[in-house]
Amino acid sequence: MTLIEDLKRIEGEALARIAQTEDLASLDAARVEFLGKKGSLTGVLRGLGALSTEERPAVGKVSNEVRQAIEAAIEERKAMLAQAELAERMSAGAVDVTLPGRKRLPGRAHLISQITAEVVDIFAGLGYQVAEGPEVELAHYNFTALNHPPTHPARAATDTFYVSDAGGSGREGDPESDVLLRTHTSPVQVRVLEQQKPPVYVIVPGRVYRRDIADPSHLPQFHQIEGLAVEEGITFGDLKGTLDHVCRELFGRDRKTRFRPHFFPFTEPSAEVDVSCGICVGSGCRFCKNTGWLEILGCGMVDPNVFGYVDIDPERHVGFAFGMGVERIAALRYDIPDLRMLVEGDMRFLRQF
Ligand code: 2NL
Repeated sequence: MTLIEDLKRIEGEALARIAQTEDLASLDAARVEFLGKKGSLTGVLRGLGALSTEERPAVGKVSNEVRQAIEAAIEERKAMLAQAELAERMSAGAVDVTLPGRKRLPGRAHLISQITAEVVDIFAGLGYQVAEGPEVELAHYNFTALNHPPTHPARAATDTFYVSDAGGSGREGDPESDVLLRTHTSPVQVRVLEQQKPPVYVIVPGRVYRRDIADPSHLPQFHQIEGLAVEEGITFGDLKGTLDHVCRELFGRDRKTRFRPHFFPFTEPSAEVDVSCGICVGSGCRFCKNTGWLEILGCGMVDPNVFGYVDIDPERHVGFAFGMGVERIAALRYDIPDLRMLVEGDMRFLRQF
């Protein structure tokens, strides 16, 4: 077989192989096989040196034509395959422009967080510091130091979530070291009074836990904001003025407040505070159950016994304290009929706020 026949055979094989390739990788493999350093065309050309000077130009010409034909076929196939691969990629990641877009709603603070921030802001404006503390607390801080005697009903395992087994075990727990989920944020104020000497002006927001079944007006977890002011010469009048201001900031300039005598273990005297009904403006309606008033918080002058537990001289220092339920404030402000709506996570409800 002459070299020219070899070249023509190689061209035929190469063109057939190139036409069969189905991707760029196998096309490149074919290029190496025919045109590469150890490729078959190169092999034939190596035999060129053995030819006579008369034969050489004709074979050289054919070999150039074969190389060009193979190179052209490779280029053409490459363009075709690249096009096909692009089309493949595009249809794999196809975007159906007729589908409706997916709405991404921007996030927002929960209503409870919003109201907490608002109340904290009002007190910050009065010079109060913000303090936070543990939700898992010692019975000493949650009850004992807050003047709740060992027999106080709130200390029962039916009312409080105990973490240590004593509370629920039936065996007599240790009223000092029992561990529980705090039932109010007041233990944080006790911790502050241990750390910081008067004057103390502190506001304590946070989550609290009570062993209640959820219903329209109860949640086993809810949020409180408590406050405490301790300084020489503070009076019940300071307490009234402070809470009156806060109620107007929170509910509106035209609102009035009313202080009713009450009992709390950690304050003496104590009061519950009502704000005038914003719907009937005091004349009585369904919203205020015909009283003209809405109960919003509890307060009082710090019981001297509490100061005794934190080594502050009750003869020198006086203070007032108050506490409010944030869920209750939210319910009053927006006429929310069931506190459970605040924890169900239904965005149709929550995004209103
Ligand atoms: C309510 C009533 C109240 C306090 C909380 C308090 C804290 C210390 C000392 C004395 Cl360290 N008192 N806190 C006082 C009166 C009432 O909360 O109904 N909360 C939802």
